[in-house]
Amino acid sequence: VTAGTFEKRGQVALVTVDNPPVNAVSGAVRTFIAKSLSDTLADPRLGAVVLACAGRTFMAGADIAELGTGVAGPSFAELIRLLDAFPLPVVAAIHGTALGGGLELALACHFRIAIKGARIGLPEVKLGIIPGAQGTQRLPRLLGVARALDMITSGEPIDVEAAGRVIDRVVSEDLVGSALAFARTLVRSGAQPRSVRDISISRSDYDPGLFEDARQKAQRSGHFARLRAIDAVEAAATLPFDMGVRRELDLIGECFRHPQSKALRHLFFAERQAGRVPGLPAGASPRRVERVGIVGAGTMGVGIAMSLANAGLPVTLLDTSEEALDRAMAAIASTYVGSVQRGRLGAAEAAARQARVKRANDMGSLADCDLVIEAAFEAMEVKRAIFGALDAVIRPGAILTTNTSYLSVDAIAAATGRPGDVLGLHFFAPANVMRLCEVVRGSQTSADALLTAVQLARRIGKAPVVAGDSPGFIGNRMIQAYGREAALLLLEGALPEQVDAALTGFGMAMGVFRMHDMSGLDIGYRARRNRPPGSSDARIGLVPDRLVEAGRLGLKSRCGYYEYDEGSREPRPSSFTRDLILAASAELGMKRRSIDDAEIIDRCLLALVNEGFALLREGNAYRSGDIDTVYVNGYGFPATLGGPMFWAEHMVGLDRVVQRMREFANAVGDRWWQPDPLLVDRAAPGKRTAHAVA
Ligand code: 3H9
Repeated sequence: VTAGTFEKRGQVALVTVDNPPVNAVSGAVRTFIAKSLSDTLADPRLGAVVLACAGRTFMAGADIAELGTGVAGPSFAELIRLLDAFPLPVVAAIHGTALGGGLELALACHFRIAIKGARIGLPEVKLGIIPGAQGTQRLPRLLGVARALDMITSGEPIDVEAAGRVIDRVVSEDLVGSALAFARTLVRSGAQPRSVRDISISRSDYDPGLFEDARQKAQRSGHFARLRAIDAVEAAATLPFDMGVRRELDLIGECFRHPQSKALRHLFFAERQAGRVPGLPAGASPRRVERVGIVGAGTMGVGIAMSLANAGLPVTLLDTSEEALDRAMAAIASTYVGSVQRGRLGAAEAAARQARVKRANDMGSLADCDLVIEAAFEAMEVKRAIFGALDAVIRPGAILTTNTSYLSVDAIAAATGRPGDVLGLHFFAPANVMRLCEVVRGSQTSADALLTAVQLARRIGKAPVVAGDSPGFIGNRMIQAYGREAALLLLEGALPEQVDAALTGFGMAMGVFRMHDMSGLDIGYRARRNRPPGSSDARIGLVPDRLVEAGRLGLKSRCGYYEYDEGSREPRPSSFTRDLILAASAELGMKRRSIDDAEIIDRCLLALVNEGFALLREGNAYRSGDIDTVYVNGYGFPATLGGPMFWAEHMVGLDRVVQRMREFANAVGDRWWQPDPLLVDRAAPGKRTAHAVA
């Protein structure tokens, strides 16, 4: 199969790459482009080339699955040399998103023309590498050093209309027709090919302090590729072109050898797999969703409503309290005003989004919704009453979902006459920002209801992960084990600030005690009172219960584990908390000892990983990559380590994980330190892989 079509349009060769879904630049695509260039030269009547793409986008990068595998076909470097030195003008015609190696090929062309709305970007750092096909050398020459540095180190795309000299012309319609006309003009006028490599950068074109500033920022995150990207752009600014290209090659090699790049590529594919459910019947297909209702106008309801409105969906936000609705509508309005003020959104677009959210106070207003998301108070009786009422008014075939973070979807579904149409959609706060969405499959949830929910989540830009209906689903179930170890560490000898520093040193976005303070200590207090006796370690509630009873609810009361100055979110260690912890240890007869950071990290994270294996064994998570997607997108686990399951398998080693757990069992008691049977099995010689059970 050829990866595109080669046509002669008068004096212009039209080379159209066609490699669905995103025209990834595979070995076959490179072979096709190289062959098309030589076919062009073979016909003396041809005077120019247009390089375009079929389908939804211009080339979206190197084929990530082939990266670093030495696949056949001309290399990127060879193809770029061919394009750059081609004796006839080559025009790239860009639509959709020209990303990574795709944009780099376009930068090797002599001219670039794009359709309005198209975007260009070099997202390689997100995969743990740098652009390796001269992008770091060519982009700064066209866009300026400062802007190119920003684009390459952030990985974020920009609009073609804001791309200055990168794009020679932006057209509003008929991209290929316009590109052909542009090429014909070049032929007629005898225009010569021109190369980006001939543009030079002088010292006065940029602030030399730029690179040090960028390094300082990147150092904090420990993101290896981001640091190498800065080196590469600095090379573009300070070295002759060919030397810069060689430097880029060395730097991308360093990235490939670094474990972060394997971890980040794993996450890329894990996230795309995560919505897939093994074993669904062949005929199952998603239902149409045109109108969504939300029950409960609290913080979650508001965030979810904006996520839907941002994606173009009309939303009805329902609450029985007019006051809650007033507050919700005001919060939505003020978020959009903020986005406009910060230049993130045009005023007209913001107004259109806001107008998609309608308020309502009677269930009847939701009658014509295709899907309803309940985001009311987290209590079983409340949810069951709402679902019973919804079932009576919502049309048959519409899907009812709950944003519960902990409660049983099956028990909620049982309040309706349509349990097959009920499932969980667990969003994370703030729901308009956080990407994770757990799609919780009840035991009776139908295949098409499940597919509908996954598709809706993707449509609104979330990263859906399907989870089984066990308490806490994937994320909150695992985090309990993590929180339990953190709490025990306090009683054994650590202090909150030490535990948090060890965890953020490891790379977690936030320490566990700071996180508890942010969510509010009253939540755990209430949850502990509803938990069946014996289901967790009674000791772990001692410190937080006393904090709550002393009126310390966390950030909202300006004290919890930590203390906070007025108007500040920065935690200050608290002597009150320290005294309380020391007293609790003494009361429990626990002799405090000094605990090192390595123990803190392993205790907390290996407990998390062990619970992950339990979820896989039970079938409540389908793949280890699903769990990684949950933790990176919803719980601040460092993406550079690939997620907890990837980290355990590839960076610690499963045999070592089991050995550490056995050490803990000996040292601190084995109640929580039985390695899960699946983990023991996977850690055996010859297996050592955490991968999917499903
Ligand atoms: C690079 O270019 C290195 C160079 O510097 C050269 C070095 C020498 N390769 O995301 P979607 C698949 S590094 C292979 O759901 P969307 C994806 O897995 C690359 N496959 O769609 C999925 O497959 P499936 C730099 C790819 O509309 C399907 O396409 N480029 C690639 O939400 C649809 O993807 C990037 O990092 C790929 N490059 O978003 C761009 N891209 O259906 C990465 C996608 O089997 N890609 N697939 O699950 C993206 O950001 C988004 O996919 C894009 C479309 C915005 C293009």
